[in-house]
Formats: sequence, structure tokens, C-alpha cells
Amino acid sequence: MKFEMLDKKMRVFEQNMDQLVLPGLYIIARLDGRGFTKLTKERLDLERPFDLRFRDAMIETTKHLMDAGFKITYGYTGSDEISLLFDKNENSFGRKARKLVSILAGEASARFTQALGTLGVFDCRIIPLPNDDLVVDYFRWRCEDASRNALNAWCYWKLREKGLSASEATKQLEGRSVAEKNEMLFQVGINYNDLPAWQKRGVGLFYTDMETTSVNPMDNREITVSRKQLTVEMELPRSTEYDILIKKRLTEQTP
Ligand SMILES: Nc1nc2c(ncn2[C@@H]2O[C@H](COP(=O)(O)OP(=O)(O)OP(=O)(O)O)[C@@H](O)[C@H]2O)c(=O)[nH]1
Ligand SMILES: [Mg+2]
Repeated sequence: MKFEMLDKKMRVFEQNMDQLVLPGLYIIARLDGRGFTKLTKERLDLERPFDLRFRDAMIETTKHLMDAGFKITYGYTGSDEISLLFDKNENSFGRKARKLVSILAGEASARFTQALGTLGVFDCRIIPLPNDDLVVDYFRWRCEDASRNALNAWCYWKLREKGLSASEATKQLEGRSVAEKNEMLFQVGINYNDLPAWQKRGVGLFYTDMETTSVNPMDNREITVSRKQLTVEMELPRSTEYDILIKKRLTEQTP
């Protein structure tokens, strides 16, 4: 068979699973550490429930993804997950889902492994969203999920410290309301409201304009130039203020 014919014949199979994210839809990618319960509990010696070295490795991984050749206007990380909002006009690889997913998962796994010195692998999914409100809801959802997980994780580890086994601690928390969990923490001297914002709401990464002065080489006059700088926000605002922060990212230009 001639190469051209063989090529044509095989490409049909190769392209069978290809899917494009339709133009006009927002692209969000969410990456999640694979089997990180084992990694954080058995393979690494981490602070519980939250560890600074782990958090910083996740932030470095998010920064790396935002600098991996795509136009990403917002990065969000909490626990072992990362969400990325693409510029609405992103057209890399013709918006092929398999390209986005495989590149992001590969880049994240490589950077995280480098940061912590142990094998850390990420999965990745693409979430196409049709309008601004759903993008805001998406990030509200991840943020609220982080809050629930933080409350749960603090309660869980306090029970473990008291000597309860993993299954006993899990059972004790089953069916408990948010108020009950808050009270439980209060009894051991922890006010949930006073915990660091990055634990309760995650960390946001986005571009802000920074003004710097420079000298125009043509006439040696001082000029002010504005350039984009990546900001790592450890204290994400709550409710409507967070919505505003996300809405701003929808029209943001990447550098
Ligand atoms: N000790 C510690 N554990 C953390 C920290 N951040 C995340 N984790 C743990 O990371 C795990 C993430 O959980 P999941 O993503 O739900 O579960 P997983 O084991 O990764 O499973 P899959 O995602 O389905 O592969 C949880 O067990 C968290 O307790 C941290 O800062 N310190
Ligand atoms: Mg995971």
C-alpha cells in the first residue's frame, strides 16, 4: 500500500476520539492529583491537615501551567486540585480537548514532581461553559468545596489526635452539620473563622497591571509603562466580592 493511502486509512482511526471545544464557549480545565491521599499520608511527611510545602508546590505548578503557552486568565488551587480559566478566544491546537488535557496533565505532573521531589501525577478534565454566570458559579463552587473540605479536614485530624482511628474519625463526622463541626473545633480551641484564608478558600492567581518607569531611548525622557504581573492571592475575598474578581478575569488580557 502506498504511504499516502496508508496514512489516510490510519488517520481516520487516530482522529476518531478527537473532540473540539466549540468556539464561543469558555474553557475551564481542572486538574486533580492522582491518589494524593496516599501521597500525602504515606509517602510524604506533611503537616496535617494543611502543609505549606505542599501548598507552595501546588502554587508553583499552577504558575507553570499559566506559563505553558496557553492564554489562561485565572488559576485557582485548593488541596490537590487546580482550575484554569482560558481566555475566551483561546485557539491553541484548534481547541482540541485531547491536546489541552494531555499537555496540561503532563506539564502539571512534571512540575509538581520537580517541586516536591516525589512522583506526583495529575488527571485533567475540560469543562466547557456557555456563559459568564456559569464561570462565576464554577469558581464559587470550587471555593465553597474548599471551605467544606477545610472544616472537615480540621475536625478529622483533631479527632485523630485524640486517638480515634481513621474509620472512627470518619464515622464521628458523618451526618454532622456545619455548625456542629464548627462547635467541635471550638471545643479544642480552634475558631474556624480565624484559620488562614488560603486553607478555607484556596489560592487565586491572576494578572494585574503594574506601572513601572523606564527611559525612552529615543529622547531619554522618563516614561511610565504598564505591564502585566502575575499576582498570587492568598486571601481571596468572599461572596459577591469574589464574583467581581472572577468577572474581571473574563475580560482580562494575558501578557
Ligand atoms: N497532609 C496534607 N494532606 C493534603 C494537603 N492538601 C491535600 N491533602 C490531601 O490530598 C487528598 C486529596 O484528595 P482527593 O483528590 O479527594 O483523593 P485522591 O486520593 O487524590 O484520589 P483521586 O483524586 O481520585 O485520585 C486528601 O486526602 C487531602 O487530605 C495538605 O496540605 N496536607
Ligand atoms: Mg486527588
